[in-house]
Amino acid sequence: MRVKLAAVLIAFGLAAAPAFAETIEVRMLNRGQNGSMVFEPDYVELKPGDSIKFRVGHKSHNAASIEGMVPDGYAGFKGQINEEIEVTFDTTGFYGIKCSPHFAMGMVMLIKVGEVELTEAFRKAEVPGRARGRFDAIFARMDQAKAAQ
Ligand SMILES: [Cu+2]
Repeated sequence: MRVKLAAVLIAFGLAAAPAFAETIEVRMLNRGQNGSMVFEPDYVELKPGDSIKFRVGHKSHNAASIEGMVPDGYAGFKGQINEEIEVTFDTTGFYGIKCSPHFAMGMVMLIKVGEVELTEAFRKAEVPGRARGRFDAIFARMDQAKAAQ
């Protein structure tokens, strides 16, 4: 009986512990649930200090931040083709991510760090047509999720 109680207390202790920085995996794929040339998942919410590890699901992809779709003053990052990089996001805001060779084919994703609202300027940032469609689909899912709250 005493052992069981201890186990319950430990479980509660873990659940109540402050959240530590996490690393979330995103795969770069030729084909996924949303079609061809995708990041999966294509939308991730992080706490400041969390990281994303970009995994090579299929070859010939990279992960890079999109100029004009990052917080003011953010230096940006660019992985090499086939490079698995881990990127830590410390600054609150939205980050548009692209695969450089497949940007025009719509290979993009969105990262939200901390509590922040989408601005019209961010929604309308200039990107190639197929990337526009993918971002608009992500924004629509976010809007639906918010409306459902
Ligand atoms: Cu790619």
